Amino acid sequence: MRINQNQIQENNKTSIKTLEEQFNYTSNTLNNKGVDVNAIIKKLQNLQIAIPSWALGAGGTRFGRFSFFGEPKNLEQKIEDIGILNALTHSAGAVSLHIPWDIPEDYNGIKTLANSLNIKFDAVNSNTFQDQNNAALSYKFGSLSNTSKDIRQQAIQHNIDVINIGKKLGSKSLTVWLADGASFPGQNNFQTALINTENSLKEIYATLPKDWKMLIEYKPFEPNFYSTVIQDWGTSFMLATACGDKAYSLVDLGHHLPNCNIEQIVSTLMYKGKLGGFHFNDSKYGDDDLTVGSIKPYTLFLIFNELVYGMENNPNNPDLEWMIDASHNLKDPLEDLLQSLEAIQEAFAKALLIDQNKLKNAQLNNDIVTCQEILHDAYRTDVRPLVAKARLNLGGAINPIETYRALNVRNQLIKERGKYSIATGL
Ligand code: LRH
Ligand code: MN
Repeated sequence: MRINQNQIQENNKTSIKTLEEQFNYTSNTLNNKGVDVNAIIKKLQNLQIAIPSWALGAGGTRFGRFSFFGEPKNLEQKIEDIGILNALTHSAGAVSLHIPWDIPEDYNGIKTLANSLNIKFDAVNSNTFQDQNNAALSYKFGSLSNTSKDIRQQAIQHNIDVINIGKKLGSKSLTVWLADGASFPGQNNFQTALINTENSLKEIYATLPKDWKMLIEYKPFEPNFYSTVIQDWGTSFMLATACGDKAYSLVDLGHHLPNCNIEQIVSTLMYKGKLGGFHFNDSKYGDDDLTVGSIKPYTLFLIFNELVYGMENNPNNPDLEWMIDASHNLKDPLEDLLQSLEAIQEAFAKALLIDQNKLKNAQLNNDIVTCQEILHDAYRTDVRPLVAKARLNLGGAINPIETYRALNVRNQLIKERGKYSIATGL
């Protein structure tokens, strides 16, 4: 299924007058404050978020999985679904594949399809947290950190294979997330596990093409529940630094212990030029992989404030990889992703309203009240007309979810794919 621009413009007709009124009011108000609204629109349009290939079907937990009908049953259908998101939002112009869940059967075919939908191949993700059917050795007790040299070698080779798959697709980065760790005190020697992991990552790094990045994702717990080898940003930063200039830390918003100050981690990694990218989602308790901005929207705003500051003050930090990493247990996966894309665009737009110089001056004068007033003024500004206008100017939908439902997309997909088609992935 494809959505063409005429269908979207037809559906926009009912909302365009209201949007123009809201946009004129908001942009006049902001222009009077000296904000360059056109520059913000441009930045919003350039922000392309990669959609995870493993989150286009219904997710699940160990307590169950409730199917969502008409799921994409192969990579082609997943790319088509991302094409639908990109047609509606013009901000989902990339896909992040997870290997082996989404190994392309026809590389040229999949590249042609993605190209025709303006979708690029972002980071490729390796998977040494599950045993593949034909695997010689098991990752039950770890992969790159395993005490067995043969098992480490198998995991290293898998990552090299993933890089080679990515090269054929035009991807430029490898994301490594390890489940490696222990669920009981005494089970692992922490130093041995860390040394094995560092040496294994260095072997993978040595095969990285010169224009590629290696993104090291950290996580405090799950599936191991006592220790995780790459448990926090510090360990990821240390390993990335040990590997070399092409290795960076990847921040998955759900991979932090309760009340952790994620925006400060983002600031520190950008200052050190080691922030490689994000897995956006939201959470209340653990790695809940919920819709972006659905639980802690103010934290997302504060993170984007540090990103905006870093993008202006840390030229040593590379362009970031923006990805969503969510799991959809209850909502239509495409509607959930549309909401996440909207939340990311809104947080970025609000953060771009912050006068960083004014904020810096207030900070230098320890004028805390003014600091908070500057943040709250931006956060309390309704930027939805700017985000919608940025989309509309590119041929997108003013209200993506409304248009998605008005065009009856899910029922069309069920008709095309059958009710009980199941997607690979989480
Ligand atoms: C681990 C993680 C990682 C992926 C997986 C699907 O929790 O965030 O990024 O490999 O989810
Ligand atoms: Mn992740």
